[in-house]
Amino acid sequence: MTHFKSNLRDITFDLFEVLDRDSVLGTGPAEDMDRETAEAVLTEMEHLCATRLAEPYAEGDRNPPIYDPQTRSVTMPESTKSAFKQYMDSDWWRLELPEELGGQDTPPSLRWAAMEQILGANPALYMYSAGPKFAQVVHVNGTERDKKIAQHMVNRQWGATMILTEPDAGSDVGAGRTRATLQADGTWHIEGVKRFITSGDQDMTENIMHLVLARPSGVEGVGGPGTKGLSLFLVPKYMFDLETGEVFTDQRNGVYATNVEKKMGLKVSATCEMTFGDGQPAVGWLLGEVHEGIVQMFQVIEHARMMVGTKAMATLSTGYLNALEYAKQRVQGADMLTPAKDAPRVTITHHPDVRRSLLTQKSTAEALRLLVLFTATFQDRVWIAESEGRRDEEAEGVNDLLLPIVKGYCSERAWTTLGTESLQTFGGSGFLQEYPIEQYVRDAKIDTLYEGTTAIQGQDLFFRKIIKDQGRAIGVLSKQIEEFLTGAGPLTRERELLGRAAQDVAQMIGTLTQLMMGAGEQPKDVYRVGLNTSRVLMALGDLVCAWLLVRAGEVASQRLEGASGDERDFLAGKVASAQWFCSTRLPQLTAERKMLESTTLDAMELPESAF
Ligand code: ST9
Ligand code: FAD
Repeated sequence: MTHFKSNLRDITFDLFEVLDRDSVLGTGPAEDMDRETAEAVLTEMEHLCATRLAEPYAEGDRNPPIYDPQTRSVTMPESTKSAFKQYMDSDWWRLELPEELGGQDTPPSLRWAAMEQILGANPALYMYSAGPKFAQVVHVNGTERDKKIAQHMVNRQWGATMILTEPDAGSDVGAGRTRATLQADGTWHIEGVKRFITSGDQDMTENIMHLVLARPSGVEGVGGPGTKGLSLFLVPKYMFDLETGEVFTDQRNGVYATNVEKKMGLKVSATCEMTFGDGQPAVGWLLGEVHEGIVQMFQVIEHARMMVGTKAMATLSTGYLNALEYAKQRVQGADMLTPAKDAPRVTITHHPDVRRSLLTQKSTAEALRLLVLFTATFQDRVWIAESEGRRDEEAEGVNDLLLPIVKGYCSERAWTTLGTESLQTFGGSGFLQEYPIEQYVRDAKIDTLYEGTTAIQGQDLFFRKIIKDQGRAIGVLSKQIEEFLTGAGPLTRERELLGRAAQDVAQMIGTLTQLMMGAGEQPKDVYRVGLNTSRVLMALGDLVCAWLLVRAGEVASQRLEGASGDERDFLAGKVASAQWFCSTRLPQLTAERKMLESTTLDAMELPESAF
């Protein structure tokens, strides 16, 4: 038994019974991946994660990677090395790659369902194993040279990193100062210090390809200020033969891990300071030989934001299932209805407050899974369109709209629910390392921070995905919710709550949009918007999640009659999740709307010294 508890029944219910993924499997680009194969993939992945990949996660937390300042290198724990090898040997990472790069064409919805398992069992392993997926960005944006590099990255299973952040450039990536200087042979020399780089060094792969944002200098017309002046460079740890990929272990490139951070959580993931060109050139190639660094890097970021939201959801799901198991066994106190001092003691699942907590955990975990997989259905559409040589702009837009919600909402809800509910279910035992929750809480906190903090997700959602998009994607989503509400279904009370919530959220977005439209005359109203973008992110997350839960609950409700045993319990639980989430979360949106509407500039006018 390991810490990881998966919820395969819920995953397949969402995929096939709620989101109709049968319609994309076994056909078109997924011709070789029918439903039966898909279910086998999920079962195998679950088995591998539970039996092989999960245990080293706890071990790596207690004995994290070791940094040697003499050699400027990182040594991984043996257990992680072994799990990494087993995962790479399993070939499941190929699900994420297109066939032309040695992958197995798989719809994104199934990919994320499969990756939920590893992201719940051992998320750091997913990050260490992402080199081939990074290769896809190199391949798509690359010249013939870069495409060869991409193929080596896949064939030789190199590690890879995304390198944006600097000490003075975190959220504000455009403040980055790392420089790139063109050489006579067409390569570039990178100079600067980057920090907080995930998987910056490790000793599990023969090479690491760093994807680095740097500002070209000395070339006319490029390298200006801000994000637009950044270009993306491929900087390997070791130089290699471009034709064969053979690594020259005696030709170390001038990029080194110069520190590994000591962190609150996710300790087995090495977070490195990376120094480029200190005493030795750090040689790189300009990806695609075009200066479009931020656009190229955002292809990585979009995938990584989806990954972070999925990681958060997966951690809450396993956290809840651990809490549930504990609650069913822990005997403490008597039932409220039998207050006699000598009344029989009961398991804590008999106490109303524990039930409140368990239902909050259950409904939130299931809501987040639906949100992730629903978002992935738009990625399916994009993927199918691409395979047919066309674009599905509507699906691209809705996916873009949902990504900050997946990243921001999932991470906030998962980390807080794990901390305030899952850990609490264990009482004092939750605070101990004997149970996995304290690690989950520490490890899930990072999800609200990296890949853009929650504040950044809120701004991305409102300014870019709603205002800049001129309301197109939000219009598509709202229409789907409206159409659902004009129909009929068995969960009538939840539909009513949903209708009210949809109005609240629409009014919130409407109010902020009005403020933006009037900002020409009242420039400070932009502050009133800024005071509320995180609120809107969370409110829209609540609304979409509630809608998806009601959809799932109604499917379950219709199947309840005739079901028996475990399946009946499962379906009853789905109905209960929808009811609980709607009745406890949605009424809060009216209060959120009122707070948004009454936002003043007081917070902005308060002198800093008064804080
Ligand atoms: C990090 C890593 O934290 C943590 C975990 C690592 C795990 C790695 C392994 C797993 C991942 C595997 C991935 C494999 C790859 C898969 C690929 C699959 C094919 N969407 O608004 P502007 C662009 S890493 C798209 O003016 P500012 C756009 O080009 C560190 N593009 O902003 C835009 O131009 P335009 C993460 C977007 O004021 C341009 O940027 N750090 C989007 O210049 C400028 O936009 C962060 O995430 C978008 N949503 O810059 C930084 N937004 O408008 C967070 C912008 O003309 N900070 N662009 O189209 C931000 O996001 C800032 O808002 C900012 C601001 C940097 C964008
Ligand atoms: P800051 O940007 O200084 O933010 C501080 C606070 O101010 C935050 O609350 C933030 O929300 C708020 N804030 C900042 N600007 C604004 C604004 N304009 N509006 C509203 N609020 C704002 N980076 C990489 O490049 N590659 C990696 O692999 C990588 N991995 C990481 C792994 C770990 C464990 C950690 C901790 C970080 C990692 N990062 C990585 C960096 C990560 O992406 C940044 O930490 C993150 O983007 C935030 O930047 P910052 O830490 O400088 O915080």
